[in-house]
Amino acid sequence: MAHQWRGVIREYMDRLPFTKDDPVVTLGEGGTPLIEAPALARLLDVGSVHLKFEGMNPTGSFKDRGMTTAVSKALGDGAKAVIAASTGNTSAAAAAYAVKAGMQSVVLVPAGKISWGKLSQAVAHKAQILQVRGNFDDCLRLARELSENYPVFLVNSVNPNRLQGQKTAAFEVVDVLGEAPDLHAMPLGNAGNISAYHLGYREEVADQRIKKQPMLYGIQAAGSAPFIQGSPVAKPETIATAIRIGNPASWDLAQEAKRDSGGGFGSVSDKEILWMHRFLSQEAGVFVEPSSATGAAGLYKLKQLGELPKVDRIVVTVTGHGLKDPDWALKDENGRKIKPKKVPTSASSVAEILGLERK
Ligand code: AN7
Repeated sequence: MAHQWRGVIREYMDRLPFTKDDPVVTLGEGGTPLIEAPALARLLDVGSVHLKFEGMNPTGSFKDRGMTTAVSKALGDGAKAVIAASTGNTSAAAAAYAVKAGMQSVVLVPAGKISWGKLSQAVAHKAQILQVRGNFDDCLRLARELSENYPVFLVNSVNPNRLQGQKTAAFEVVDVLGEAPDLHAMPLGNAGNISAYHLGYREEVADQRIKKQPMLYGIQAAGSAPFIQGSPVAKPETIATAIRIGNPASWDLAQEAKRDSGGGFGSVSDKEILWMHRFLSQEAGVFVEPSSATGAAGLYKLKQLGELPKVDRIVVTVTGHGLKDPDWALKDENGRKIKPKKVPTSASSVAEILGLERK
């Protein structure tokens, strides 16, 4: 009989701060595919690389894992409205889960700096969307202040219930591989995700499901790389708008994740991000938004610098779906717009254009 995945709270209830009497707001998030990418393994010269394709979540990003837990807890606490600052994906997830919970949502986004795919989701799910004349860091400061003084629940990853949900991605990796990878890389923005994986892997070690946690690598966009600079970046800039964040909220947790796992931070240029974005589409068959290619791009850069640790198994989380921010796929390496050829309605002329010989 067909089995439907029940969402991360029900699948992992014994390892989350929930009991069966708590309300559960779910859209069936989690259970995302771990896809082997031999082309990437060859590029990095390692035994295997698996992509944890978080674009397969209900709203198209990993944010759904933390939103099911945060919104469920908010509902249990009697919330009528949730608020989130966002570079886009959190706003889409907050809006969708608020609808499912029967709540209002308010999302604060940096004006003109979120992709239209994400904006369309927040609009579709009737969020109250406010474009703040500032960057993500300004939005988060505002959201925190509003939630402290007004009856709106904050569902950004500074809400610990978010990390609880997001840690389930580490559980899934171990469940599918049967062990931990040697190294696990991902894009790094506000630093909630790397902190959540660290939490998840640490629990796996404590429960003796794995012997050792993977080295956790967080990769930033070069124009928005506070963890490389060692301090907040006042004016972050990158085409990877999802991770255009200068003052990451989970700073200490991410530092701890790196130190405790023996991992590292890295940064890549927008050009390197877009190169990997194309590589994943063309060589792995996995279409992600540019920001989501940052983890793999960072590993490739480390490889080129001779700084990639000697490891066998790698997992890379690709955090959001390509359809979130599709414009980049419609440009070639030189930034020129790609326009598919127009052809007449005759098989022989189409065959000629395709260079096909008659069989
Ligand atoms: C596709 O939606 O911060 O390091 O407001 O959308 O946990 O912040 C998004 C972040 C990576 C970075 N990849 O994760 C938001 C937001 C994608 C993202 C990140 C984000 P964190």
